[in-house]
Amino acid sequence: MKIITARKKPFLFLFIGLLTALGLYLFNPLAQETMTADESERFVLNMVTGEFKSETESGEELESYRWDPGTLVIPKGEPVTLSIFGVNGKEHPFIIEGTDVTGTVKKGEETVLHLQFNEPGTYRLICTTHATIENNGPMIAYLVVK
Ligand SMILES: [Cu+2]
Repeated sequence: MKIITARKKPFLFLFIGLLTALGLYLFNPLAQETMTADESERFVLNMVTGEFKSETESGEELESYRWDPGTLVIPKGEPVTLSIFGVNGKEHPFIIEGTDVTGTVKKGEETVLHLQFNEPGTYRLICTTHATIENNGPMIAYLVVK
């Protein structure tokens, strides 16, 4: 009897130990904390939409919408968050050249993009409404991935 008891107990402890480990693995808030930390450790880039306005000597109005800042440096292969807040201009539909990324930034609203660039290079963020000088642009920002 003594021998059987001695043999059974280690298995019982092992079983309880495994259950405890599984429980901790599944329900330990630290595991979620890590996930939360990963999300918060994403590199966040912030932009706003701006506007330059002036008048020529003859009274002609000049206007240019802008992404501000106009150049962003983005680490290659890393998940990043790009937040764009609409300040000037009613709305700015945009594309990121060379990618499938499209969207719209509206006045008073934040547009959040989760991006990852795996190829180095300079990508142009272009507002399709204000892409050229003639259309109150050029509203183009340069996303430099390296
Ligand atoms: Cu625009």
